[in-house]
Amino acid sequence: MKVFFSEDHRKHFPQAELNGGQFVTPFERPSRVEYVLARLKEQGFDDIVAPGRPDMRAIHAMCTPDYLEFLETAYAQWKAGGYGGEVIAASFPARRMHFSRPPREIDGKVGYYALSSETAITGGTWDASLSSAASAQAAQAHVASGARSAFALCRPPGHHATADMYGGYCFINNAALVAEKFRSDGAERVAIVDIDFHHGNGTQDIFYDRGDVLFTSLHGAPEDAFPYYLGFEDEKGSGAGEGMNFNYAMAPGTSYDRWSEALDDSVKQVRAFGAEALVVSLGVDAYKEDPISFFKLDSPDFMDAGRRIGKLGLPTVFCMEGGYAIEAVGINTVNVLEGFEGA
Ligand code: 5XA
Ligand code: ZN
Repeated sequence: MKVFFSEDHRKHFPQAELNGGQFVTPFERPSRVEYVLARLKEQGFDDIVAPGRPDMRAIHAMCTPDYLEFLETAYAQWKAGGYGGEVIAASFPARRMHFSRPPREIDGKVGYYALSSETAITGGTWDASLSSAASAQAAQAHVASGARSAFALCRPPGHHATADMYGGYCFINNAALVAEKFRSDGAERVAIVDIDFHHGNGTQDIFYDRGDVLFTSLHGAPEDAFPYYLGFEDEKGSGAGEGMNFNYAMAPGTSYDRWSEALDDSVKQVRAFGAEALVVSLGVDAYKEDPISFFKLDSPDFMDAGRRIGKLGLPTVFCMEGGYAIEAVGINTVNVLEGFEGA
């Protein structure tokens, strides 16, 4: 399996993350990908290439113009506004306030476009986000040209990002870009399976009313887990997308037995849908030692999960999402890919 990866991810390395009332070193940090790269090479995945430039047209087609302008200029606006440090959202358009009026002042604007405040924007965030999107786009192009599968080692991740909102370490939705491109390349039906511990609220939001892209997500129940306000099982899609959205919201302590039942059901839905191409949002924070999650998967389980997904026999692009048990991130990620290849 070919791997697409850009060194430009390093440009995004915030110094701090707000976690549990304290500023800590961000869990989503550059060294995560070093562990994945090392494990890929160890296991013989040595066809690792840098993507070309991002397809900006596709990014503009997916995101609103004001959001992209914000992302590109937020750090400069922050500095021009006289603020020190990194861009961190502090005020939000909460219930009963106006969602439709982005403020002029950057401190307000940041909260308007953010879904949470753990995610800082730095001077390099825009470039890194584009490079991450470019990896996903290059992986899709590789599969569209006939390869069975490809792995986009995306950083920053993408599945929380909507057309006009960032957070949960995500800025541009890489998996959604891939699904959209499969569609415009001619696939009539595309499926997305999101196995990251956190609900893929951004991906759900982008495709919620679409009948051509099926979305399934296995995640910590929103009552207990970020992003908290979306990801309930009764969110089934709307309009043409009615019945095309499947949320498997699971309780703290969920073991592989229960999790793999959910995966089997999601695979069943993909098959029944008649998907012609598959995108996997590959997060490995369902791992039992993950510092910000609460499922109990073990490393061999990820290989089995890859095997179950591989049995679909579909052209597949994997996009890296989360996973923070730093020393196991490589093993768990590559286990999914190996399981997939051995299916
Ligand atoms: O998949 N998403 C994540 O891993 C980000 C979680 C952020 C929690 N504050
Ligand atoms: Zn996650």
